[in-house]
Amino acid sequence: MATDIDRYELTWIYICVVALLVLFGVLLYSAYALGIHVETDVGQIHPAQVATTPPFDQPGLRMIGPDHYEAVIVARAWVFDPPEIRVPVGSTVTFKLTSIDVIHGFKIPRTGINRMIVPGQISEVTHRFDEPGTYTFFCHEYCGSGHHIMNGGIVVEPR
Ligand SMILES: [Cu+2]
Repeated sequence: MATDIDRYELTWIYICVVALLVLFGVLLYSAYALGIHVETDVGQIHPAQVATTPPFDQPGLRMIGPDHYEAVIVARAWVFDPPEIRVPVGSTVTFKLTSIDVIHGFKIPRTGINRMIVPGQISEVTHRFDEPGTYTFFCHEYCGSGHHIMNGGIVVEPR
């Protein structure tokens, strides 16, 4: 009787090991054969040197072309710096994001913008704001006890 139990137990151990190997193989295949990686290949940045590395040494909004702005935002527990951005309606905004501490998120409802902000990585996303109004953005990756208050806004002003 005891040997039957041992045999079933051994079978399940083999199944678990095979499942782990298959999953690990899928991971390696997706990373190296399919090239799937952390969602940004914009660049990397040392989290401890964010405050001294351009463009993150000067967070905020700057114009980079006609009706095109770059919004440099640094995320940390539990604020976005800067928390508010104002652009005229019809503007295209390229967001450049990074974190100095833990993984945060950057989601703007009604725009399709949904990015992870990973320490050490630069995330970038571009969107054109054609409707005036206030677009709240918020962290949607749980980042600690103040996660629920971590938000900001893009105010799209009429011309
Ligand atoms: Cu959060």
